[in-house]
Amino acid sequence: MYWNKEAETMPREKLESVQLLRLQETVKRAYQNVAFYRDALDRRGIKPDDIRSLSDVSQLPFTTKQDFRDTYPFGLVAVPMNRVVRIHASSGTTGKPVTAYYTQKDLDVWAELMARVMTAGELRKGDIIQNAYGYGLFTGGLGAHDGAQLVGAAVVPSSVGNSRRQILLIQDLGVTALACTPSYALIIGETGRELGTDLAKTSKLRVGFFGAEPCSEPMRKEIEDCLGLKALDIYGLTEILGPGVAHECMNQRGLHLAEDNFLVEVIDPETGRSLPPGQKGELVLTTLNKEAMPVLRYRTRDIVSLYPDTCPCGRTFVRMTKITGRTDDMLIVRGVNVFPSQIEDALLRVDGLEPHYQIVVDRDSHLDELEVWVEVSEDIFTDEIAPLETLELKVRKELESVLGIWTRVRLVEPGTLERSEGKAKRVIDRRDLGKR
Ligand code: DLL
Repeated sequence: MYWNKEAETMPREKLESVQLLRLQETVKRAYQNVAFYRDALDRRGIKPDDIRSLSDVSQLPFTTKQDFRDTYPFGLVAVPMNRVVRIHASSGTTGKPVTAYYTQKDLDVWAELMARVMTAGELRKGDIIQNAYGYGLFTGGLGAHDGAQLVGAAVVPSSVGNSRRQILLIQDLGVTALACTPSYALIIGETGRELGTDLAKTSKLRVGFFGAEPCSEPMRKEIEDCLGLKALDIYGLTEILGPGVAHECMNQRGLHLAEDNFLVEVIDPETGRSLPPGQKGELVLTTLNKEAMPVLRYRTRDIVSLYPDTCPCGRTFVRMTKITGRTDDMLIVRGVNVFPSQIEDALLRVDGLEPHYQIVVDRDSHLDELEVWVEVSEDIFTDEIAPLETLELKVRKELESVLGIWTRVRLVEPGTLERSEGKAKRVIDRRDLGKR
């Protein structure tokens, strides 16, 4: 099912000509209206007319998160402020928030892109979708809301939190679709179990649109089992739009990038050079159809690779792998690169563990210590030491085989690790706290 068949199945050649026209237009507007871009292009001796083919994008400067901070709050806005009708922000862990601006046309395009996402999950008029992304400055809430409403589904704007009420609404209203972060989807499933409600059996849930944070395949399986739905991964970021930049179809093999709206590159994060399809690198996005805040070559820090082949669903847009990490959440432990997603993958391959874990990195005299805390399932957790020791050994071996370094494992009682209703905080790095 497509929302916009013509766009989503556009032959490659036509797509590229649309992209080129839109790229030229975007660069022109950025040059004329955003001093930051005008200066950056002038410094490189580039004029908008120099962009004659799609590969000329490589002449353009990158934009980084730091650039957003340096130009905060209005420095990247390309229209008079009286044309802006919505402003979102992402909190970020340090410093100023990143702010994003939308004209009415930007909001319409965004709603269309989210309608495509939801139609790919077979959401239609008659469905009831519970939207448990946070409403507010975060783009998840209103982004999913507008898309679902455009499709014609009934939206339950439950926002995040109060899991018991979420479950009550899912049951009583006959909710068929759920939108939230994958970690919150797990909390809903877990709370259901605690209340003696098996949502997989008793609810009408059929599909879920889960994104805003990484979700490994085993975690997806866990969500699908406890909620009884098909879990689709959706991707986006405040700097570029919000959710709706890329999404899975029912084949669940890669996320289709909305290439009529975004120009996609994958680069080597060290050298900045473009990588061919299939190679892992940093995703770089250029907006092709944004009025209020066009962004050239944004370095997302998200690590992906592109599939070289097309998808049986008929969409011609290129697919990217799930996000396997971020250039900035990569931990270097005793010189070895470690991604939290690798740890999650390994943990969820071991029977008897819950998908709730935390990674603690510390430094004992001069040596980095990696410790993984993970919850054990209710039926395995006992007062006896022996079964837990065996399980601990199994987990350690699994982690060591994936990471190639020695890891300490701490098995904890079910329900003891802190839950997050938005994005989960998985890593505690104590090495920065001056504890030596
Ligand atoms: O998280 C937008 C969003 C809302 C996406 C709802 C999907 C659903 P930010 O708060 O700006 O925007 O965070 C963007 O979150 O660079 C990724 O690192 C991460 N992220 C987003 N989607 C996924 C995903 C929203 N599907 C940052 N898988 C991005 C892994 C994701 N990471």
